[in-house]
Amino acid sequence: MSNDLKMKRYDALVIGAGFAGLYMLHRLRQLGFNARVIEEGEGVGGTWYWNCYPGARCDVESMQYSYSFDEGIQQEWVWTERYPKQEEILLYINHVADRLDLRKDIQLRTRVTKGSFDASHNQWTVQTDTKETFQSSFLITASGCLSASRVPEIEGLNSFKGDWYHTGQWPKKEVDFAGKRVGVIGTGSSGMQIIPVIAQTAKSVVVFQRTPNFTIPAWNKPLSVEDQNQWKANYAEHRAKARNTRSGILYEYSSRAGADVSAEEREQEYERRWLRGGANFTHAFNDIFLNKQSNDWAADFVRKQIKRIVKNPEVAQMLTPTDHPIGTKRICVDTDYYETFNLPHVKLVDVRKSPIQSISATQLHTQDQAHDLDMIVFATGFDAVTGAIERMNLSNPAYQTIQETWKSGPRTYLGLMSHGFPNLFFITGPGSPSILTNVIVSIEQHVDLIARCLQHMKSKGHRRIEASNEAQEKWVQKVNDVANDTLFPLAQSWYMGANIPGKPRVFLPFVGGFGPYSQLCEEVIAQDYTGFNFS
Ligand code: NA7
Repeated sequence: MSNDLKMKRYDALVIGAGFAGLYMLHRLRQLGFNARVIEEGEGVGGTWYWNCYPGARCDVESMQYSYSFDEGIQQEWVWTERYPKQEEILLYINHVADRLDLRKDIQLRTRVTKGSFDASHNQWTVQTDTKETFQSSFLITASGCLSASRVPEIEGLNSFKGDWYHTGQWPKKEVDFAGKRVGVIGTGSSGMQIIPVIAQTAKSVVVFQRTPNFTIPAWNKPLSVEDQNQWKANYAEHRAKARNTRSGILYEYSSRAGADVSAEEREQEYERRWLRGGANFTHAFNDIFLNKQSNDWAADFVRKQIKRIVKNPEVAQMLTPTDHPIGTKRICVDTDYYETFNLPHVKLVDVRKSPIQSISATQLHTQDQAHDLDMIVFATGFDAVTGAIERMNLSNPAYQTIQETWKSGPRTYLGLMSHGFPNLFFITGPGSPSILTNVIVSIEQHVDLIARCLQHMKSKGHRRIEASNEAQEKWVQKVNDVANDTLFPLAQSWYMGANIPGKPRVFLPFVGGFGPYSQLCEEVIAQDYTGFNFS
């Protein structure tokens, strides 16, 4: 087939078929755009397609972690548990894809390798690993904030005789831990979720921990149909309220500061929230993310719980986070995480004290010990927020590549566009609230905003949109200023790019809150899209 025959032309090309890509496709169709989604995976679902490791579960409750744009869909879907597990979310996404008849415009098993803007035609040319070329007036990344998974470079990994996996690229087959000596590297959310499950059947588990993190029990439980119906009776109202919050999630937000109440009252409040479970804990007082003293009080409560749960005082001490304020690394929501370390066949190794040095055929070597292993699980996280976008090799030959533009940290206007890259939109891009929120709420807001903008362009006959450099520089400054007013920069977190060697230390999401952010976006639109240039 000649290259010309392989060339496909669209009004809009969307990269990624997770929550963002599916909703974007739906909105583009409503606008009458000829749109196509390309997706690397063999199925839709994005994050929930890839992260299918045992124990994978969302840390936002089921009734809130779903689309709000379609009353029919939100009423008909029935969840089974307080926190949804990966399989159930994936079923839900597939249901939505079928319900809206989206599949015919989605091309699976296709990875973008390169994208280039052609200024003379105002269009993007995109190449893929399937050797196809797509041309499109608009390019929209829906590639997710936690999708570029990362296996650390460890000498000798290729010589390991057993199986090894990364949680973010878990195989679609059943992985059997029974009778195996399993090593797990990483104790973020994924590690904390998979470790208790592996421990149920493995012969032994060695957890290689670099930084202990805070986690709050989920107290997950079945969700009754009656409870769901009660929520669904006022679904629109709940959603609207959530959109006005900082995180897009209905938590019990306190209006009191930690110091407003007595020490005894504080303890009672932490205790009540601990027993309720989940990230609601970090909203016990309104200054936990802003005031170190208030944060310390909350963190101390969790440290006491670790001491109470973990029987071996030395292990409890190792599991106790001391190097960052609570919540400034994403707080985890677990089931039996600390309890797992009371099991006789589960061992904790501090790899900050004794770093991992190499892997051989049957062993993982830390500085002072060799551990016999049959399997290694990497729960080592992602090149978050910017990684997936940068891996696409997007460029404007008249300007730069996106990697060059972002070499000292991402530069965007509102997290939506980057100056120098016309007609390229990011859904939940760097500099937007994204991963600090219920990401579906952020996705819906961005998709609606992009759709409104495209409609505006259509009605005015514009063919090109670009963020102005001035507006972008102001926004980047604001993103940094707002982060510096909080405790977040005190942690070496993936929010700061600190987990990737060589990645600039810049706070990646906008921490000013979803409610204020979306209000700001509305003001931008009301002021005739100030900061965006059309032609
Ligand atoms: P995270 O939260 O980035 O956790 C990764 C973990 O892996 C974390 O404990 C890291 O330690 C550890 N890590 C990373 N590289 C290494 C090396 N080289 N050696 C030892 N340990 C290492 O990823 P998750 O997948 O758990 O969660 C990501 C998000 O997905 C989560 O927040 C939820 O929103 C869903 P570190 O803390 O960097 O010292």
